[in-house]
Amino acid sequence: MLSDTQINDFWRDGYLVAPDAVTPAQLDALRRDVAGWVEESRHHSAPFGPPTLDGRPRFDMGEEHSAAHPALRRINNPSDISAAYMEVVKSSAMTDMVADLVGPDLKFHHCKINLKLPGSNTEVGYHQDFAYTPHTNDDLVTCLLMLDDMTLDNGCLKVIPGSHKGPLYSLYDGERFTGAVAPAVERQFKPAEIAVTGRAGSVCFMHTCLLHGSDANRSDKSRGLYICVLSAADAFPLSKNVMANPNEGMILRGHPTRTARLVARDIELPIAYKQASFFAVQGQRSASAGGRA
Ligand SMILES: O=C(O)CCC(=O)C(=O)O
Repeated sequence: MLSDTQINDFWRDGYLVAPDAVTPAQLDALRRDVAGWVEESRHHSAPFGPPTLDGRPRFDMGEEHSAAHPALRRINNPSDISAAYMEVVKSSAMTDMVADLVGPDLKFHHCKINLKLPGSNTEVGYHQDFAYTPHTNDDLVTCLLMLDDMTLDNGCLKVIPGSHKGPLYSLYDGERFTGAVAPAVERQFKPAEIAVTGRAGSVCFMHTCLLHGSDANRSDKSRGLYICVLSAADAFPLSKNVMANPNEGMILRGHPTRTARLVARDIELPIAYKQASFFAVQGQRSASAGGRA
């Protein structure tokens, strides 16, 4: 699916954008489900179910959420509840392309939707995904499938090319798990950040150790990303999946293995946070029936 040049670009830069990662029919089905969930969120004033495997709310809204101006920002593991989202995990060009990067044996870890609706304040502090999902080796790819056109104005992803080859930065401030790198680290890298834009249906593949974040949506257009974390079959988790789901470890391409491949590296483990999404871990409160939560 991917050319040698694309594969080399991914390993050099730590990310790669590819168009047409799903068919137009698949994209329509994904977008239809999101539209329905946004409508449903208008009837809720706090994160709501159906719960995830570990009993947490599946849908999370920012504290600015209201029926008139929904700020649904996260759907945890939509493939648990939607055939359209499961189909893309199992049968899409997106998954075939990841097999070119870290396959041929490929498995599923978790998925989620990050949504930035117009008027919402959601932003993402810089972090490396591996610090949330440490494994025995780092052949993990975060696939960020664009459900909407992703532009400079609607809170596009920002990445630091090449940062996947550097150190892993702590997501702790002393004993507190902040879910984001220290402000000094973010300041250090900010000048090198690249904005990732693309048409709906495109995907950005990110190496799990790539530093990235994003700003709030300042436009009147929605920005949705369907984010799937896939790994080589011989990468085994070193911590509890904070995005617990019944499909963790599902083989998507190739064959399973019982042999874990290890890389020599010190890895700081994350906490098993209880909030409905990492946005709240990073300090952006969820909507709450009684006001702030
Ligand atoms: O939604 C975004 O802009 C970034 C996504 C992200 O950083 C993540 O989910 O790890």
